[in-house]
Parts: sequence; C-alpha cells; structure tokens
Amino acid sequence: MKLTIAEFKQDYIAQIKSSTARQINETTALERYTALGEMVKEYIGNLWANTNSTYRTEQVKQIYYFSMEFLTGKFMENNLNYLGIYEIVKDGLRSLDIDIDDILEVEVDQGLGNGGLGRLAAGFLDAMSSISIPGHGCGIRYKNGLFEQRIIDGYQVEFPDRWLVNNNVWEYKRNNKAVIVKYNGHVETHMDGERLKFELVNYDAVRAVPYDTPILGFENNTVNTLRLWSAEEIDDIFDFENFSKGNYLSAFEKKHSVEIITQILYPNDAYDEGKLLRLKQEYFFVSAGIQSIFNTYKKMNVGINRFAEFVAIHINDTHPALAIPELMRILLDEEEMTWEEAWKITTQCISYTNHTIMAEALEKWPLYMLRDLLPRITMIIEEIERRFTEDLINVYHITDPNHLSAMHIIYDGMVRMAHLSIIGSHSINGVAKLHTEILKNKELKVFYDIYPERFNNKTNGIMHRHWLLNANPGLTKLIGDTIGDGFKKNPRVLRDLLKYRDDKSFLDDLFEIKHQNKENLAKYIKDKQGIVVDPYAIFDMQAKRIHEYKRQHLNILHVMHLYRQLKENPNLDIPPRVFVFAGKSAPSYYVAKQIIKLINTVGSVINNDKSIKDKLKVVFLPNYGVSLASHMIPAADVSEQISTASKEASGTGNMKFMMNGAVTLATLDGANVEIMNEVGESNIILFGLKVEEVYDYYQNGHYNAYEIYNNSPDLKAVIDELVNGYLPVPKDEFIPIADRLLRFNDEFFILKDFESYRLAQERIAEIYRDKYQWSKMSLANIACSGAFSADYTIERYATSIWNVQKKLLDFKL
Ligand code: CJB
Repeated sequence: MKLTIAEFKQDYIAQIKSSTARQINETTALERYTALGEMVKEYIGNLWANTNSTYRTEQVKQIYYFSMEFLTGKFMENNLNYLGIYEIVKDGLRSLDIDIDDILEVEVDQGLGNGGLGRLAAGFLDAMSSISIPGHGCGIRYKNGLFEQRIIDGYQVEFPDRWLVNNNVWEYKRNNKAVIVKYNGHVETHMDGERLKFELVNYDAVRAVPYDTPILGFENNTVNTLRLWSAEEIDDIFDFENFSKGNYLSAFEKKHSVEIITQILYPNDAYDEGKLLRLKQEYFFVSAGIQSIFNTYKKMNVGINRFAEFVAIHINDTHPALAIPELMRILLDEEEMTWEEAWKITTQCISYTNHTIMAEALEKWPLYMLRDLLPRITMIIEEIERRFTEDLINVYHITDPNHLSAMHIIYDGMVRMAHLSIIGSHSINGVAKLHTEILKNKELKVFYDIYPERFNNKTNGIMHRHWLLNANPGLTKLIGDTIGDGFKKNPRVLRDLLKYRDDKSFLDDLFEIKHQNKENLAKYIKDKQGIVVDPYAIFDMQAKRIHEYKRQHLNILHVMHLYRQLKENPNLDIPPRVFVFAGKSAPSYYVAKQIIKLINTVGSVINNDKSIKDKLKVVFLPNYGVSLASHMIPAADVSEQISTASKEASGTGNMKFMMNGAVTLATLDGANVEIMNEVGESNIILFGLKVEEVYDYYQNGHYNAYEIYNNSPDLKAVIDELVNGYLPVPKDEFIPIADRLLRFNDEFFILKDFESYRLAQERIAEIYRDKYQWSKMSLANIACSGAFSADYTIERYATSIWNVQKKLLDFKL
C-alpha cells in the first residue's frame, strides 16, 4: 500500500490519542502496540471487505480448512511486511523516538496448537492468501493456548497460557454470526408425507460465537478469514430460578459447563486421550463451522444441489472428522435430500490429511459415548457403516471376517475416526512421499486396495517469508542484494544462489551472517539461562516436541559420550560444540519429561566442568514456540532430524533449518528424504536404519537391545551412567529411560542407531573444520530450500484436491 512517513505519523499520533487518551511519550509499549494494531487492522479491513464481497458476488468456490489447531504466532510484523509498509512504519516510529522492536516484542504468540500440525495449518492459511486462493480457516478460540513451559530444577513445569489477558487486537467478535450447537437429547422420528423425519429433542444447546482474524496475503490485496469459535451460554441457559432463590453458584454452573468447552487446548501431540470434553470440542467447532458455511453459501443464491461446486472442506487429521456426519445431517434433515444425494455432495466436498501412523494417535471414540453426546450424528455414522459394509461385500467382494474387521468404522464398541474420514472423503493425503507410501502399502493398505484413486501425497511446506523476512533479516538482505527479491513470491529462484558456491566473498558474507545470528543467540542464552557459549562453536540444535520416537535421548546419550571422551583426554582436538535443545513434553508423558530432566542434568554437569575447556555446552531453552524458533533457527549450524525411520510423517522444522542454512543430520524419514533429493547427498549427513529395516525388525522380532548394549563398550558406559549414581540425581531418577532402552527392548532403536549416529557426528566435526566447505554446504541448503514453501504445497492442494481457482484481487489502498 502507499503510505508516506508523514502520513503514518499523523495517523499514528491520532490513533494513540483516541485509543489511550494520552500523550505519546506517556504511553506504555503495550498501548503503542495496540494503537499500531488498530491502525493496521483498519488498512486491512478495506481489503478484507473487498475480498469477501468479491467472493460472494462473483460466486467463487471457497475452501474451508478445518483444524483443531492453528499455531499462528505473532501477526504484527508479518502484516506490516505484507502491506509493504514495514520500513515506513519503522522509520516513522523512530522519528517519534520509538523502537519498532520494542513494540513487536509486546505481542504474545497465538499458541493455539501443539506443534507441527498446528503450525502447518497456520502456514497454509498464509499461503492460501498469498497465492490468491479463496480459503479460510475454521477452528477453536481456546481461552488458554498451549501451556507455558518453565524449567524448574531441571524439570518441565506447566503454567497456563493466558494469551487473551491483554486483549487480542487482531480479532473481531461477530455476534450476529453466532449459531447453536446441540448436544445430548434423543432422536424422535415421524412421517412427514412420504418422508421419514428425524428430530433431536430435549437437547442441550450451546451458543457458538465466531471470532474472525484477517489473514493477509503477501502484497496481493487478498484477505481471507480465520474463524475461531468460542462457546457461550445462550440466554435461556442462565438459571434465573436458582439465581432468584439465592443459589448463585448453581445458577452459574451451567454457564461454566458451557464455557469450559473452549477453555483449553489439549496439550497432547500425536496422542489420543479419549476424553469426553475433547469430543465436545470436536463437534462444537465442526457443527458451528459447517452451519456458518451454509449461511454464507446461501447468500450466493445458487441452489443447494450445487453445494460441492462452490464449497470444499478439508479436515486436518481426524479431529474434525465429524464434519462428515454433520454435513450429512444438514443435507438430510434440514435440506431434505435423499441419502444418495447427500452422500455424493459430502464425499465431493470433504478431503482428509493423515499426519501420523503412530497407533496411539489414531482417534477412536467409544460408541456409547458418541451415542450419548450426539445421538443423531451416531445414527448417521451407523448408516454410513451399514452401507459401507454392504459395498465391501457386494462391490468389492470382501467376505473374510478378518479383512472386514480391519475396515469397519465401528469395531469392538469403538468408532474409528480414520476409517470414517477415508470413507467419507474423496481424497486422503499423506504429508511426505515416504509417509504416503507407508500409508498406501502398509498402514492403510486395505483402503488403498479399494480406493486407490483417493490416495495422494502432498509434502508439507513452511511459511518461507516468515522464516526468512521476519526471522533472518540479515540473510534476507544478502539474498535480495544477490539475486533480487523474486524469491519472496517464488522461492524456487533461491536456486540462483548456487551460482555463488565458489565465490569466496559470498561465502564469507554468508558465514558472517550466520555468525552474527549465533552471537545474538549466545547473548539470548546468556541472558535467559546464564550459560556462556562460544559463537564460534558448532551450534547443533534439536527443537521439536519431546517424544521417544523423535529421539532426543539418542542426542543426549551421544553428548554424554563426547563428554566422556573429553574427560579422558581434555586436549582432544575437536571443534567446540553447543548442543541446544528445545521442546515441550505432553504433561502426562512421563518418559518424555524424564528426557527433559536428563538433558538438563547432563547440561548442569558439563556446563560447570572447567576441565573440558568449554569444548562442550548443553543448553535447554524453555517454552519452545514460534517466537523462540524464530530466534533459534537462524543461528543453527546443524539441524537434528533423527527420528526412527517411518515414525516422523514429514517434519517441518527440518525445512525451516535448511532454509536458514543449517546442515541436516538425518535419518531417512519423512521429508528428510525429499530434503536429500533437493540438496543432494553430499550436502546432508545421513545415518541410521532405513524404513524397511525398521519394519523388518518389528515383524521378525529379532531385535535384541541387550546384545547391542553388551557388545558396545562406549554405549554401555553412557547407559550405565543413567543409573549408576554418576549423575547428580537420586539413583532411580532415570531408571524409566534405561528401562525403555533395555528391559522393554528399545522400541525406537536408539541402541541400534547409536554407532552410526556417532560416526555421522564425527563427520560433521570434520567438515566444520573447513570453513569454506561448510559454508558451501550451508549455501546449497539455503538455495535448495525454496521447494519447501507452503505456497507450492497449497498450489498442489488447490489444483489436485480442492479444485479451487486463484482469484486475483485488484484494490487500491
Ligand atoms: N503431527 O503435530 C502433529 N500432531 C499430531 O497429532 C500428528 C502429527 C505432525 O504433523 C506434522 C505436519 O504434518 C508433521 O510434519 C509431523 O511429522 C507430525 O508428527
């Protein structure tokens, strides 16, 4: 947009006065931030209104991305960049004696997600807007986002994330768009002429109120909507009778039981706890979202039969799978379609992404629970199941009971949401090539056999503009000065940087930028953790949820091994190394929490040992989230992507590190395989078991952790240190970890992969000694990372799954 510094200053001073009734020099950083947010919102508002009215009047097909999680982080810097006014605002503020960084710092992360899945959803919204795809998000406005992690005495301690305390400047509450969501009750049937009608009676009603956040596209005038639903009492729920009798508490009980639905994000990643409240949440936003799609759709006036021509609904994992029976319910009970008509529309509209093969993440609900909470929805699921079984027998000629059992939606009293999602949608995609192959050939093979055309791959992508423009301005400037700014819209042109791989002065610049980022992080580590690290050391990072399959314990066991080597020979000639960890554990995941404690315990021993001459440091940075990642990733030399092959569906952190010039230390898992293909085998460090070997071990049962332990003195020594009193903790502290490795036979092959991991780490140390060789590898990673932009991923979803077209918008601000 066009804005001069003088115009900005004038607007801003006026805004400060009207929103704070104070002189600018008397205002707090928060007030300054809020005033700026109000202004930016007004600029965006014009574009937003234009986008919505164009979609409506030109009858544009729209895609609705349903997700339990949207981990959007902060908005301000992005919005300023996308409007093209960041520099103007920065300079304008500076002339008012305000540092823009102080303002940006005040914004709290919108942390309505656990990790990869939620961040992906946020990135997809950004990409949809930025490549002009008419697409919106639908989710839950949790009052408490993912907990704040603090480390106390080495342990993770959880604190509530009250992100709404200071108000959220970006959202609009839309009371006039509220809808009612119905729970419990029972279904009555009656004949209406020829038609059997179903009616839910005696239900509990909850008011779903939407809060809309504008999602701005990059310099293209598009503003799509993220609609998050909040549960509120409806007027007649408030219990006046009790209140007037003086029973104040019970009068509020109902109100609380309603509001609790959107109080908290479940803090589990890839783990299904099966709680009733979670089921209520799932139905809550799905029902509200679909009702509101109908309300918007009807304004287009094109007739209900054409619904699938104008609406696509994507379900991000199975959490929103009730969208299938909910859409059926509305088409059957409210729009009075036949089952066949309704089913056709439903399967044409819905598409589904699978994000994991981990068995404990696959959602199943007890049938009795579902029937109690959602009686009409359950009837519809049962009818879907009945017709599906009929097809299996009559169309696909499957009669073997075991084969049928493997495919039922309802089995053993449980409703399998992945099966419902596959049966009720026209597209099922995995999130990396390898993952999709595993789905097709192993985990979901029975479905692939009957629906091969439904399965496809859509490798994940990242918000490349965030990870470069916002997170790494130094690198962004170097890239822009070298190959121009085309990469902002078309990140594949980053490949042009490969021309500079033998240009020493360019490699020096690259090294210098990385070094500066490392200096900044070193300062952050010193300020926050009191640990001094050498910015010339190798910064080796593992930042992601803590999980046994992600194998943070493989990493820390190797650190313990390095430490033993240094203790034996303090003059050992190795480049100094800093191992940085970050990530949250699910509060109820005991072993993962012990891994955090182990990292911190090992850190406290190593960091305080002067005898090793600062050659090794271990840092655990608390409260990993989008903001911390944005500080860390630009400073990484080595990116640890070391999951047990087959377990990490894709990974997206791997792409962010690559884009910022880190060299990946990887197993051939998830999208690491594609990273290798983009960057070439000489620019990635690989180790460990391959997928087939992992499956082989699981199938033939020949794996023996004790055998490896007994035959590897180095490994045995560090595992023994977990339990022999060597570490300054009670002797039994780390027994659960040791038990998982030995007594329970090491499900994730830490022991098996240890030696090849150690050798891979040795190679890294070797290569790092040669500054130019290292910088060349780093450059190759940056140059080849463009392929992993979510812009391209969304392009592929739009053309091959959703069938939505770009809508270019012309509007002058
Ligand atoms: N994933 O973040 C989650 N939560 C889940 O419940 C299941 C999977 C992750 O999704 C990411 C986005 O697709 C993947 O990159 C990652 O491998 C997967 O673990």
